[in-house]
Amino acid sequence: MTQRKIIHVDMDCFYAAVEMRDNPALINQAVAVGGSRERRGVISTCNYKAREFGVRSAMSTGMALKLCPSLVLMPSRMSVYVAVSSQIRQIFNRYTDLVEPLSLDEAYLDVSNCQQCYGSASLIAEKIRAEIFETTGLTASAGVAPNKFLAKIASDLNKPNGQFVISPDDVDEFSGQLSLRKIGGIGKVTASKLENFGLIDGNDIRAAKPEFLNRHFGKLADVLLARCYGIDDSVVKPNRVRKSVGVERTLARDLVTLDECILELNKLIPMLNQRYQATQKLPIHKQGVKLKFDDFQSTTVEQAVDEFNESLYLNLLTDAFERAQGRKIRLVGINVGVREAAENTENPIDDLPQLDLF
Ligand code: TTP
Ligand code: MG
Repeated sequence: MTQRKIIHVDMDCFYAAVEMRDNPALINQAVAVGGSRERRGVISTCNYKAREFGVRSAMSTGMALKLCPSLVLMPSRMSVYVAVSSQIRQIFNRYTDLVEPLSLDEAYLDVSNCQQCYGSASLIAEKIRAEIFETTGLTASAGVAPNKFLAKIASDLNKPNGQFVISPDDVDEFSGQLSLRKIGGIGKVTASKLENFGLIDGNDIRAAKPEFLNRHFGKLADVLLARCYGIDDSVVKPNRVRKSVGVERTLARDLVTLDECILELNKLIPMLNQRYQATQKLPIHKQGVKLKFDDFQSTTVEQAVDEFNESLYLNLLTDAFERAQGRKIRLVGINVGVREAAENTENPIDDLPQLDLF
C-alpha cells in the first residue's frame, strides 16, 4: 500500500472563538459558552484564558464560576456555529472529496491524491488554515500524519493556531513514546488498568506478551498492538450516514438508586438537546436510554416515537433500571435515533461521536 497523507483539522476553542469574533469586548476576558448556573447548565467550551483557571468542557457552570468568578458566560448560538462549520467544509472540499467530519469543528481529510501545493500535506494544511482564517476570522489547528489515529493526536500538539507533522520516518519513535491515554477509545478506567500493569506508553505494549494483553484487555489488545507501532488502517469515510445522536456519562461514583439516576438524566437531557439542535433537527424516530452496570453488562431500552418527547426518558430509564437487579450503575446514556434526509448530502454534521463526559 502506498503511504497515505491524512490531515486532521480542529478549530480552536470553537464556540468560544466564534463568540469572541462577534464581540471583540470579550477578547481579553475569560469566556465560556454554556447554560446558566440558575438553570444548572454545563459548559460547552471556553477560551484559553478560562482554561488557565481550570474551566473545562462538560463542567457544570456552577463549578466553572467557582473556579473563575470573572468568567463571562455566553449562551450558545448553534445556528452560527453550524454556518461556520459549513464554510470550513467548503474549504476542505477544495482540496479533496475525502472529508470525514467528526463534529462541527473537526474533520479528517485524505489528501494522498491531492495535486495542490506540490502534493505536500504540510503545505496543504497551512493553506487550509490560512483560508479558514481569511473566510471566518477564526483559527484552526491541524495534524498531518500517515493515518487518522496519528493525525488526530498531532492536531492537539501545537494548539492553538498551529500544526504538527508526523512524517512516516517519525512514526516508529513517536508511537513508541506515545502515552496510551492518548489512544482513541481508551477511557480513564482502561488507562488506570493499563497503568496498574505498568503499561504507560507504546514501548510498554511492544514489550508485553500478546497473550497477556488478550487475557486482560480482550478486543482492545489488537488495537493496542497496532497503535503502539503507529498503525491504523481505517479509511477516511466521507458523508457517513448518521443513525443516532447521544450523550452518555461514565460516573465518577456508581449509582445505587433510581432517584440518583434521574438526577443524572436531568443533566444529560439539555446536552442531548444541544447536540440534536446541531443536526438541524433531523427527523427523530426513536428514543433510547442506556445503562451500564458495575459488572460491565449494559442494557438499552428504546421506544419508537413520531416526535421528540423529553418526558419519555423517565419511563425508559425506569424500565432500564429494573434490569439492574441490585447491580450498581456505572454509566447513564440517552440518545435519539434520527433519519438522515436522503438528498441532504450537504448536511453540516455527518456523525456526532457519543459524548463521554469522564
Ligand atoms: P472541541 O474541539 O473538543 O473543543 P474546542 O474546539 O472548544 O477546543 P480545542 O481548541 O481544545 O479544540 O469541541 C468543539 C466544540 O464542540 C466546542 O467548541 C463546543 C462543543 N462541545 C460541547 O458542546 N461539549 C463538549 O463536551 C465538548 C468537548 C465540545
Ligand atoms: Mg476544537
